[in-house]
Amino acid sequence: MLNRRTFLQFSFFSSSSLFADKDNFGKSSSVGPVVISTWLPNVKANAAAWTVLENKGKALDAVEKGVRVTEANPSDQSVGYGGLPDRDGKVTLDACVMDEKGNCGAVMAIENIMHPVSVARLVMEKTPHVQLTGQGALQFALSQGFKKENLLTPESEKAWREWLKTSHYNPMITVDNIEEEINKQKKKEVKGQINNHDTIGMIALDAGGNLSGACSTSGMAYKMSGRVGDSPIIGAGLFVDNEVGAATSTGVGEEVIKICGSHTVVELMRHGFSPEEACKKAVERIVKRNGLNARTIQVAFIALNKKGEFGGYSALKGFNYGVRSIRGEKVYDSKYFF
Ligand code: SD4
Repeated sequence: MLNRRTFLQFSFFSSSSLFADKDNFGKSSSVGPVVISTWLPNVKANAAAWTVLENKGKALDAVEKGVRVTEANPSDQSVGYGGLPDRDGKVTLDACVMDEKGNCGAVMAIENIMHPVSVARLVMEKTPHVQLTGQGALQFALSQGFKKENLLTPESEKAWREWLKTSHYNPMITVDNIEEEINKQKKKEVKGQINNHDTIGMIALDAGGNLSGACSTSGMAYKMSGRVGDSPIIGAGLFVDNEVGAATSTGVGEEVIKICGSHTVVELMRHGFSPEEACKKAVERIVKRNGLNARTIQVAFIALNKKGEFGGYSALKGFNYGVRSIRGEKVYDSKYFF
């Protein structure tokens, strides 16, 4: 297990990587491994990932282990088991992984498999492909020993049946109802309730100085059958460049795809922007594209660079992210555009 002294011996961190004031750009894990993920409830996933990182395990193993925690949690209605279904009542899941060598794998619209992140990893490791969808992804998962399970919980089925009464599809939260949404999130912490915005994107830097990431979601609740968002798309929902950094996203996937969001964030870091500045610039691009409509679109990015500096930024108020390092767990309320 890593202690503080061993952490200090890792030479790949700059000596100036001190834990910055939370209001400054350039937040840093200080020294040693770090894992960061979208949304406050995913601190449990960070804790699982940390058990790998603190034992000098690989970032890829850490993010897979972390994301599996959220996928198996029925009270998270945005990911895995218990995810809200599409408008036909089917739970369809999207996930991807990317490692320090630029290898990647993804599954899209896979059904009845609780851990799409692990299937995505096997797509990366055992097939000549990067992406498998629908039936093909399911067949591959079964061939690898995964078991078919019913992922639609009574709570999510009830929510879907309620939705059917109006069938009004509106994945947007807006500047105008943001306080209401934030209050819902707060209630969730108290009562274990859920909403539509807890996709997990997780990125990590390990003791060997390598970066990896994973992302998993059930996508937008009540989406059209066959709809795939940003989360399983390399470059959109996740991107890792081991020379530079890693980024992942959450929110309205269509908007993230249109600017190749996570890749954009990593490229901005390559050109010298801090993780938080890079996330901000990507969000601004989405805001600019959407003009007045931007006030109805929540998107958020988190990013981590090679030095262990991290940051996040969202379009609307209410996004938060958890960070785990030798300094413990810390949740940041993201800065936001509107
Ligand atoms: C999607 N980006 O499918 C996902 C949804 C999401 O928190 O992140 N929700 O578009």
